Amino acid sequence: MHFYILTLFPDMIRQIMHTSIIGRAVSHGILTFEAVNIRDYTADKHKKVDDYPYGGGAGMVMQAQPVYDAWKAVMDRIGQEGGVRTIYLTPQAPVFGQKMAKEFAKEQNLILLCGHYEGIDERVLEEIVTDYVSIGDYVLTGGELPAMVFADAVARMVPGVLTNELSGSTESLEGNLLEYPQYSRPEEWNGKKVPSVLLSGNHANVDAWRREQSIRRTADRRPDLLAQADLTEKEQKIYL
Ligand code: 6GU
Repeated sequence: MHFYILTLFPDMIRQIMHTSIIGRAVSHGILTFEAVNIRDYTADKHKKVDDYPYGGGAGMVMQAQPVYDAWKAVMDRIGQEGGVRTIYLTPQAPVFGQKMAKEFAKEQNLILLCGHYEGIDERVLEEIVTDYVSIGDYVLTGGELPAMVFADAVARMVPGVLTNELSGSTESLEGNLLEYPQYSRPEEWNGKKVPSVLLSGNHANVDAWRREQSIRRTADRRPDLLAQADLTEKEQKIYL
């Protein structure tokens, strides 16, 4: 999968794509990331990309021309038949989640648009944006961190990015349940023992214990999720 990130701060993007699991997938050619500097596309002789908002008010607005030309250059290079999804990261949007991450992971190319200042001229958004996505109900200074959050969550759902393919499906939020607690060596630490069932070697009992822990943890920490969780009728009787 190819990510194209349209931004005024390409250096913010470059760190993450060379690190850890994402970095490994990039070096194996499963993913590519390209940070495109919107400023490189300004037609202004002083390289300006923003101006005052019509109607007055605080801050500056990113102008339509450089954003459109940066986007068009990427689109021409991709040359994909049919639509390429262009995602504008903004708090004025539906909130991102694991289900969305899985959907976007099916795409071959994704263009992420990062805003700054008081936003981007609405007219260019109308022309190029297919999806508006927020990463949560709080306000950040720009779209770069949200774009990286989005790209990380989507990328790890692309086949081959996670080496242990199972870990994508047994983790937190699968079936709207949180993940069970994990333990590693030693068997006793700080006077606390690892739950004995995990040392028993009885896989059916381990699975049953983990399932119960997942449900209890979800009930305790995210009761809002539990209401939508995939529970059997028996489980519903016990836990809901
Ligand atoms: Cl996507 N952008 C900005 N600037 N702030 C946010 C956000 C996005 N999601 C939550 N806060």
